[in-house]
Amino acid sequence: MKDLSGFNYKNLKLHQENGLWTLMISRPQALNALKAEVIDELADFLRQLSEMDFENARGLIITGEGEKAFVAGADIKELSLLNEDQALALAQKGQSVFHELSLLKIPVIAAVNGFALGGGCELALACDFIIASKNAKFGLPETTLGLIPGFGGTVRLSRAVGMRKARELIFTGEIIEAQEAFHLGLVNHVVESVSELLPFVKKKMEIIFQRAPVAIAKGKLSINRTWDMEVEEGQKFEAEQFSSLFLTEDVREGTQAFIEKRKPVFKG
Ligand code: CO8
Repeated sequence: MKDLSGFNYKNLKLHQENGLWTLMISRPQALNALKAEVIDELADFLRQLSEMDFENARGLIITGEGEKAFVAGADIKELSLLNEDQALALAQKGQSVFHELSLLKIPVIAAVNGFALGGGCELALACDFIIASKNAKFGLPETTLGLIPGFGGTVRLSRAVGMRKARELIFTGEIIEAQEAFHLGLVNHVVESVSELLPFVKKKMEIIFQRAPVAIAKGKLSINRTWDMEVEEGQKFEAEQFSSLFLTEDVREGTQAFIEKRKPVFKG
């Protein structure tokens, strides 16, 4: 099993247990704001994680340190110093890191424990789904700074909550409570307190871990790739992913276990 010795980050705290990774963004003095160095560390970690096999990486939880913030956005002090070229480079870097995150073959859950604003909301949106504590707050307040979202927010928020609500949230910069985010479909579950958040998310991961990991990976790939395809084209892609699973031992094991009325043991 992979240990943590290869990882040495200033702004990320990592924990790994039986292939479940927990990544905590850790700059609590700045509400975990994403300065460029955090993005670089995230990129490095995701690269290493994407190279691991299922024995070493089955799932990833992303959260923020403390009870106040998941991530309160990109670092506004850094943003205030950028020129146009630097802003383009930083936006592209952040977008590419969040894209890599969305492409990971393992499930990724955002455990949102407080403010998820701007780049923090965009980070959560790049995860497979979001589970939040009741005190969590979501928003893309970039227009209050004379900006727009630059880490994929205009693209992903409308896909998550629909174009009209996305326009309202981005034009007004309004910050919404976890419960409203739940009603919008942005958040899958809301738990009462921050202390209940990680245990709840881990239980969800435990259920996912009982399933075949290659099937999860293919299901994720198919959902991501077919989202904006025509139905016929999407179904064609799905059928290819579906049939490719018949090359895995896990399909034989899963179907045989059902027939023999026992629990399957998936190997990945
Ligand atoms: N960047 C830098 N520092 C921050 C940030 C941030 N995003 N958010 C909070 N902090 C710092 C504060 O400056 C403060 O530091 P200090 O104690 O040294 O003054 C500390 O964190 C605590 O924050 P507050 O005192 O403000 O705490 P409050 O409880 O009063 O307020 C809020 C909490 C409401 C979350 C408030 O901090 C806030 O509004 N933060 C900014 C939220 C925001 O606008 N986020 C969007 C940023 S823009 C963005 O994310 C763009 C993404 C795309 C970038 C593309 C790259 C080019």
